[in-house]
Amino acid sequence: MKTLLFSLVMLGAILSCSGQRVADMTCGVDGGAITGTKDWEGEFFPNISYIKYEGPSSHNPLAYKYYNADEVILGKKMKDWLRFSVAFWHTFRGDGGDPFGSATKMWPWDDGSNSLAVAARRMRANFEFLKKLGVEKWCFHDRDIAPEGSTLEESNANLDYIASIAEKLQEGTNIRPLWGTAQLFKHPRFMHGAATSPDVRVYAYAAAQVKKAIEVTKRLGGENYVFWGGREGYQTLLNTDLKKELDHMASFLHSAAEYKKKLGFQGNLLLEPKPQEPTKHQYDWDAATTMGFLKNYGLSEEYKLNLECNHATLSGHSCHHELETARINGMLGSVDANTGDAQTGWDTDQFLTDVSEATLVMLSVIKNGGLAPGGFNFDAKLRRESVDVEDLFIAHISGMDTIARGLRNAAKLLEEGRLTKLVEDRYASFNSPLGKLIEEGKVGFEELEKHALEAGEPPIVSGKQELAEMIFYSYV
Ligand code: XUL
Ligand code: CO
Repeated sequence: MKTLLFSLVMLGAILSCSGQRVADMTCGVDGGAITGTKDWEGEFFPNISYIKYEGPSSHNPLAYKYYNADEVILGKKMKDWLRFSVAFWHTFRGDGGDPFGSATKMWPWDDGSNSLAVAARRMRANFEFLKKLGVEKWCFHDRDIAPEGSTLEESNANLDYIASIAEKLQEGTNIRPLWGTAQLFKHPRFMHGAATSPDVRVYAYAAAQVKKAIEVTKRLGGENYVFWGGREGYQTLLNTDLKKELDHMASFLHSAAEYKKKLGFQGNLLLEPKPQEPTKHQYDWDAATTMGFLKNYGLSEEYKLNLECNHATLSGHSCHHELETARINGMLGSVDANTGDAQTGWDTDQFLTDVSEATLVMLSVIKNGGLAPGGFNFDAKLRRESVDVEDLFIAHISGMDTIARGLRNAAKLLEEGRLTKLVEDRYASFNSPLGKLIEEGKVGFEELEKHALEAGEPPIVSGKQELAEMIFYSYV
């Protein structure tokens, strides 16, 4: 009976998909769709096989042209340099809805409900997707993977149930979460913030939620835990006690670090900067602000940064700038790999396709010796108009190939050393006895004045920016 029902549903779906596209259903690559049955056990991507490396001359959209997982570059396999991760929320919960329009996608694993049964199907879809892509990491918020219940106890039980399904699915595989996090921004209780809410009851609720999310991340073998300050900021200073909110945020992060130790969770704790959106001013504005905050409150030993490229551009920096700022301070933890739109002023979360940007990013990552235990998480979503399941694969393949090209380019650029030499030459005067004394902190203003009087006017020396750009772009 069930089989007959399923066949009828499938037939209906195929008929609808082969005709005009329907608004409430997203077609699979075969033009069919899987809808209606919650306990369906088959494949979600039946017409997509394991994605292989075919090399740069391939025109196959479902193949890697630059990402060759086991190829060794600068002594390390590409997969170990890159440690790619799929973001559960965008890939399995993204429905294409925006403030002007309703959902455009109804994925094969979904029925539009927020039931536990559908949550379980989404988790199976996640593992099929990861295996077919050849990606071993994924990231999640607690509420993406399991529905919020009517009480905290019920939400925790839902999360435990879905975690047990994920645990079973990861058995015998190397698939593990790159990081987990708690969603502390969607529910109305968090509208004034979570750790920075003026209401102590909300602060406590958020703490309970983070406690559980760290436990689940540990249970699944996750390697990091991320704090993105969803609504930790303000809309107006007129109703805000700035000092209290920052103090509270620091207390919250101290408690999280203490609990991590008590639990025996070995992963890194990471803060993810973002300057605005959803609040007008987010406290973790950018890498420098966040590091300053951590230092002020004695937290820099406990936390590193998860840097997102689109957040970098929103704060008026390049992704490269943010990575370098964190790297030189030993704070580069992980990267949310995405990009914005040059003509759009908000967080568009697009897949990275700019090879120059990827090359700059990889220069920092190589100089950092890699990102492990961090990685590259695709915090990126399909455009509203991209509604085929194969678009999910194409988007990730394109993002992975872009970063893989960046790795190849950056490795060559560093190996050949032309840019490194240009930079070294620029600072060569600091190799002089005077330069050494300055760098060792052994010379003060009086000696420097004496030197300036004796040496006379310093020469005017070129910065060689155009040459640096010429060299850089010859590797892209
Ligand atoms: C929001 C954002 C989040 C975090 C995780 O802009 O980037 O998805 O990465 O909460
Ligand atoms: Co992010």
